[in-house]
Amino acid sequence: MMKRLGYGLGMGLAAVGLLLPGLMFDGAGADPTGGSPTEGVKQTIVRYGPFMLPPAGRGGDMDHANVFMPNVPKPCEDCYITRAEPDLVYEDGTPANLDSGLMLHHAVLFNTGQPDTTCGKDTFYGRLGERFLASGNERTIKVLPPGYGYHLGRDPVTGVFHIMNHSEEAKTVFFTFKIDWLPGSTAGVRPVTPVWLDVANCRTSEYEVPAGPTSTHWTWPSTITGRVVATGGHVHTGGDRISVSNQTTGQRICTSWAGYGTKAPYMGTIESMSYCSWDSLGIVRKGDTLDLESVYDSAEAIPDAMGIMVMHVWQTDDLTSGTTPAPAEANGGIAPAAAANKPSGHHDH
Ligand SMILES: [Cu+2]
Repeated sequence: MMKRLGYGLGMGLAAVGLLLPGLMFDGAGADPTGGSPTEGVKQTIVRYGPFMLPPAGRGGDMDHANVFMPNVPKPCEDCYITRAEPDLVYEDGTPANLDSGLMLHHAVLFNTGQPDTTCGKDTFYGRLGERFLASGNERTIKVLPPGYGYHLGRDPVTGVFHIMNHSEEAKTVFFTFKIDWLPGSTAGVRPVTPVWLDVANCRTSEYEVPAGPTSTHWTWPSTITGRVVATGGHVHTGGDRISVSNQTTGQRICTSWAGYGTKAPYMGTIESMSYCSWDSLGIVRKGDTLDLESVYDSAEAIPDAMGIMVMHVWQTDDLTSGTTPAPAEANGGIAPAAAANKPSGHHDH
């Protein structure tokens, strides 16, 4: 596994050629369309790149070409992140997607000042720190319920990026996060802990899925106690949905549905994952077993499928006060319309 990573890193840097530190733009305070009604919210667009990708067949479409960037720009310091909107864009800000040959295989940000909750320091990824933000090509917007935030301190952030170019031309692209945040001094914000649940956790996150309907389970004995307030999933094209349940209590916490066929730039590949956000979606106690179920129905076998959910948990012993049960619209009890469509495209990452 280390060998594979080493290969990815070396080849990735060689293929990308030129890496410059990202640029950071400070937004002009609260954005009324930003999604969070909390007073005092600021917005920053943080940009990583440029990633200069050779054409397909000359390195641009290479597998496992992870680019590791230590100490990348941060949207804010000593702050609470409340919403995060990822994108892959060209220099002029227009989206880069499969209709022009570009695919965001993945981007993951690690907080080096915090240990990851599910992946220990004895693993390569665990040593990088706490996985607190990530995106696949479907670019899911993460939003916490009002009053909650992820605290980002002053420690460096490491980024891991894998972007593929399936076109005949060299391309230059940037990965961006539009981040809503509150200053660390904001009173009363409830801090959340990201809990990364992954069928192939602490490794490449990739596992093999055969053709046809399949269901793969992965369990994690919880090391924390608290309320789950937000979570969403990541599967690849051919994936149907991914769910997390508390096996010990029998409570389904969230189902995140894969969507297809309504957004032209995705060319029939996965275009959305529904996101669960509510105070609270579910309760977890230390020692409870959490069950992750990744469901695919792919026309052909997928050697490098993924099944990931990142839960945001407010660690507290006050598990119930002030909460109302999540409606089906908030916890994926009802599938969105796009989940009824099947994939018609093929870039199965
Ligand atoms: Cu993936």
